[in-house]
Amino acid sequence: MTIELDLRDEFAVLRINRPEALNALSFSLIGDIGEAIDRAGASDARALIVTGAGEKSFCAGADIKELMDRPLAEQKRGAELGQAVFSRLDRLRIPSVALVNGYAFGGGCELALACTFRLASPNARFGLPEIKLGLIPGYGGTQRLPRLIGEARALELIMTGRTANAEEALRLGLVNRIVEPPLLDAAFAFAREFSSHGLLALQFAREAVQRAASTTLAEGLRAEADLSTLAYRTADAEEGMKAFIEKRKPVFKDT
Ligand code: DAK
Repeated sequence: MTIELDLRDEFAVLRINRPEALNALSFSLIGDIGEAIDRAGASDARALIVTGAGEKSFCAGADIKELMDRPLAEQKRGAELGQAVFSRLDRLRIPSVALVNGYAFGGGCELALACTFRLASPNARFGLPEIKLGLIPGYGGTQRLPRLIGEARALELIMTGRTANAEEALRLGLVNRIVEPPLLDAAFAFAREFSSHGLLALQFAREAVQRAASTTLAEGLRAEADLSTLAYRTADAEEGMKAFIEKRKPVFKDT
């Protein structure tokens, strides 16, 4: 099994387990990641942690050996497959956290970018080095990176192909935090900061914030009014406000 999905505590952990190739993504591996994302969404997990096997690499990108000698139409289908699979993380009913344990290059960096949050180990390195291969990113990097860190900084990384270490990634806003080993415990602790909140409110918040990057302020505000009204209509909102008045912790049921 090169893609493993385990349920641990209240979380699902997706691990790319191909350390002999630094967890590089073959097309079949990308398909398996999609299936694992769907399984995590259908489980009781309250967040999905995405990580790589070994201490050296989260994911070194698309499998370069497989990218060669393919007809153009097949290349386009490959890019669309990667984009579609990574986009499932945007729509997943639970938030996702990329636990970047080493290299996150090319498609590996793009997988991390598609997650809701990113944590970096001290030895993490991020980059979109496709330009050095005569290529450009094809799994969402040209779209998600500028939305996250701004156009100039994204263009610098994409056009130079240089890599950023964990400290720089934190300064750029590419990662939320740098975490120390044991890494999985650190990811669980991070996820526990939000995972007891109601899933519906978490989803509405993610959707509203995602709109900010893709629409006008006026339309975004309309979306926020709709989504915040929807949140108000949930049983969790009733419970949350009641618990405040009664000076107790709310018990959310995701309804
Ligand atoms: N693909 C395939 N194999 C890889 C790989 C990769 N991306 N990265 C590493 N490996 C393999 C190496 O070939 C080596 O295998 P053996 O030679 O032992 O069989 C093994 O992993 C260990 O790697 P190294 O010996 O190179 O390890 P080092 O520690 O010396 O170096 C490194 C680590 C990460 C600096 C180096 O391996 C490296 O530079 N790797 C390539 C990183 C990279 O360029 N990633 C971006 C790939 S391009 C699309 C359009 C674009 C894309 C996709 C689709 N369509 C239109 C369909 C772009 C995607 C990309 O991600």
